[in-house]
Amino acid sequence: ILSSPDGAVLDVIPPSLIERTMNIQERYESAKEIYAGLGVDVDAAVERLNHIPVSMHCWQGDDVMGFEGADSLSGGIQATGNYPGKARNPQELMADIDKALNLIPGRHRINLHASYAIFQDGEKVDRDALEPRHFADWVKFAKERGLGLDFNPTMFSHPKAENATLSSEDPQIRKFWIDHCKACVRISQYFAEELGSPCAMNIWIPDGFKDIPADRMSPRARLKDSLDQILAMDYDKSKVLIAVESKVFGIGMESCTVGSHEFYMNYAASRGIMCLLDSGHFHPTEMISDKISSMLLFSDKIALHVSRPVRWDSDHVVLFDDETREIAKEIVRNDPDRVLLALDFFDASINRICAWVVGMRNMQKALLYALLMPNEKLAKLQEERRFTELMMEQEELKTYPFGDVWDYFCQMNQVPVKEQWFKEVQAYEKEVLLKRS
Ligand code: RNT
Ligand code: ZN
Repeated sequence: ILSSPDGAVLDVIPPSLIERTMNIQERYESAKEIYAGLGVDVDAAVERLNHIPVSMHCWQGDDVMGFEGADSLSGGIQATGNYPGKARNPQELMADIDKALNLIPGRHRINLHASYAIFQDGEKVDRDALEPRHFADWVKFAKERGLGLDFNPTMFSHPKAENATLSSEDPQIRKFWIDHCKACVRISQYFAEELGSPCAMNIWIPDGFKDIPADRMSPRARLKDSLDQILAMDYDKSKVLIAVESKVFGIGMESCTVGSHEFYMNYAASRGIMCLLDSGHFHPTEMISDKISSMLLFSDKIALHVSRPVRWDSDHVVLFDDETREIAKEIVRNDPDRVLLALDFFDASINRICAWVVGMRNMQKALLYALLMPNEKLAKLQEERRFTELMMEQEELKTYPFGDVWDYFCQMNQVPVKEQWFKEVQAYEKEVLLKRS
């Protein structure tokens, strides 16, 4: 609502204002000049951003429920809230993903979980027997839209995951999950081959102990052996990029997680696979942005789950906040091609499509913000120990016309500029989501 000078409320936005705010090209040209003063090439930044894919997690659309008929989530993770309209089947989830992608600039990837298999004609197989054909509809979906696919074994929300999975003391349970992971490697390779783009396959297990364990070594030794068995299979390492995701604690695993950071960091380095850092999986004041450079000195690639932990691993929607910007700076400064970027949050208390769009756009804004920094110049200030100037410059940059470049990027990608996209989410909510019961 706009107020006119005499205080009356105008419900019609004056055309002159529209003209001014919508003159995106003009604002872009002016921003280019301003950034050029710092030696920043804005065209190059925009071009670079257009080629950084973000893997959008399918599970924000249905509160991590999947298509196996689950009615609750296990493994110590939780989606809270009961906002209406969650996707109940593959068609709805795909339609919702489409809606979100139409409002997000750039070409991205979709991150699937094994629990999102699509069975035909009443067929149903357990997770250890999943095959590529159970994901054929997802491949079709991705192909038609030019998207890449990433994948995750699902080792929670299943009767055999109640106690432990890859670290289980029960040989049969352990074998079941090893077989599940092997099936997932075959599915990942199928994705990579069909879509002509390597598939990141991330292993996360909820194994751990609520209270102080008596033996931390045996479960970890079993996890190590399970992973070795999975990696021993014959698969194309250039097509399937396997990652392991650690976690410091979970609900019901407060005292010890088998897959701790030290475990996986060493495991990944010794086996030549990727370590995945989730921003919610460390101690509350520990930031993954600081870890990226250390990891990249010892591995060719790393993977990330960008999330937002509020006091715990709460998986809130990614904001354009300090840590997200810091993560983006580290990616941009150290080579975006070496950091596989995915989001991981699930908020059931707000419109789920809005959650995706806000999170994805914020990740991209953070990357753009980082690309628009005179990174070499700032690094030089540090080398010369001119810390006063370094702080001053980083603070001044915060009010540079970053938003004008972002608007241009959205327009160039033919997605709505500024909050215009929200109207589309509202209309979709009214016409589609609220009709789901
Ligand atoms: C759980 C991990 C894991 C999951 C998804 C659903 O704490 O972050 O990545 O969120 O696999
Ligand atoms: Zn995660």
